[in-house]
Amino acid sequence: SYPDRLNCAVELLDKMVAGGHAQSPAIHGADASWTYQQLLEKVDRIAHVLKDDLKLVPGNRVLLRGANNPMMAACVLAVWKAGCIAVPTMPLLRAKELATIIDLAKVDAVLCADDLKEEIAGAMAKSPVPAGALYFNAAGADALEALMAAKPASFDAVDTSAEDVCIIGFTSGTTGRPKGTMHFHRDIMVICDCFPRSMLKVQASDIFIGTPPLAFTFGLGGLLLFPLRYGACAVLLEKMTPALLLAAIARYRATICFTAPTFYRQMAPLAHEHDLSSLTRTVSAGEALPLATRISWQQATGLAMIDGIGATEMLHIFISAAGDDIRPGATGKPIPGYQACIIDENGEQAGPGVTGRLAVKGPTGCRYLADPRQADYVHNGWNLTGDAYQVDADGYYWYQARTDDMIISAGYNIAGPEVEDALLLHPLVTECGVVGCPDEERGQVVLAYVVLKAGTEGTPELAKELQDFVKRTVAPYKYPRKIEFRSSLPRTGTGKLQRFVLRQEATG
Ligand code: 3SK
Repeated sequence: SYPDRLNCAVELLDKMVAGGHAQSPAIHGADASWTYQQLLEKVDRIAHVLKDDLKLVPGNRVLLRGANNPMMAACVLAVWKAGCIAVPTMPLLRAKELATIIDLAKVDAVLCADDLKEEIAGAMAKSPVPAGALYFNAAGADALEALMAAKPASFDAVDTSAEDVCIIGFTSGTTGRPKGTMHFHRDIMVICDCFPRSMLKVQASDIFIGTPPLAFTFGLGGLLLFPLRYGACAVLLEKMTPALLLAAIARYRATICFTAPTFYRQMAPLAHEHDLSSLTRTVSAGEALPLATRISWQQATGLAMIDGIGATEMLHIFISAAGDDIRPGATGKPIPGYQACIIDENGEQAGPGVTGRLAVKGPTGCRYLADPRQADYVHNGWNLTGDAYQVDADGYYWYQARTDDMIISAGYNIAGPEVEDALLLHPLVTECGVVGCPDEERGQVVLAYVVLKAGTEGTPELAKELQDFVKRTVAPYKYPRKIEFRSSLPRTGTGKLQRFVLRQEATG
């Protein structure tokens, strides 16, 4: 339980400084490394700018736009310390998408990295922001840093309620329609006290690293909030490729890595080129973890992947498994504090072995910002995440598909991701997306969009080989009757495969 009055920035920063971490390293970025004390001073100066220069008052909403770097992290904490609401946005968003968020979230002010100015300026021309924008990682007289320099290094945090909204996280839109999810100061503390404590057993000596953007609650938790809660340290990387992440793990002696399955899959063959001996925990989430990826990562590094499923609606991960509890192929069990069950097609709780909708309940949950889709997501206090799962007799949850990704072909229920997992076991396949394609005879047939290893030609013979391979790997009725070769697949800014784009293509 948490006190009624709670400001999560104070809990995560001021109290850590007061509690003996002032001189501990807090954040490493490409151009700066800050101790907890230095981070606190930056945060407090920014909070003064929000109050004195932008004239913001508690409850105002501040859009944040920046890559993963120390100033972006300081801005998030400063917004909270000033009692305002952070509206983090993905760096890849364009003016049109940013304008939608400005309108939906009724944004009052913007803090934006200087190198990402252009699109936000375009957005603000369409959707004006009352207090305007300030730019960080900038040098000019109008830069946030210039204003900060004139401010005191200490700020009295706004005395917020534990149930004041502090963040509106936008879903990255695998369905193409963004939704704002609201979370409280207390929720921030809850996620820090659940997954990292029970699954990662975080210590102050840990060094976190990874790729998810701070604008995505997966990254915000894993790369900023969790390290701060435990007096640990975060490495924030702006440029991210599999090779760069591996090099950074070695350089910073990182101990905990957060990234998505696609990254682990691409890092596995390169792992032997780097000293990864510091790494003890690797977390995969953001997308279902294919068994082939789990195996190749474990073979390359000796590390058993900590898989997890989370949702922006739930703020962070709610099902996972670590250590001896890992059961390869299963995501895991509800983490301490959360409950889960499977809902069948009649809306009843289903027993083991039945594929149904995953429902979760716990200390965090979905609160959409003025969106009628709230009624689809929350039923009788259970959050329906849109994932199809099975639970086994031991209480492990096994991912099947997004509920939209189930393909019904000639009466068979086929989970697109299961066919993807099978294809990914083939040595010539680097990426794939499997969807249903309308078919007169069978209702739908399985269609696979496949990206091949560089230099491989997508021929009818290879398509046939892949079909036979799938037939040998999973039940033969699941094989892709159609295969199209592609050079890339559509993904969201957080790296999730946009199957809805593939479905639209498949339906013409
Ligand atoms: O799995 C996800 O998509 C997710 C979303 C928000 C926070 C954390 C995670 C893993």
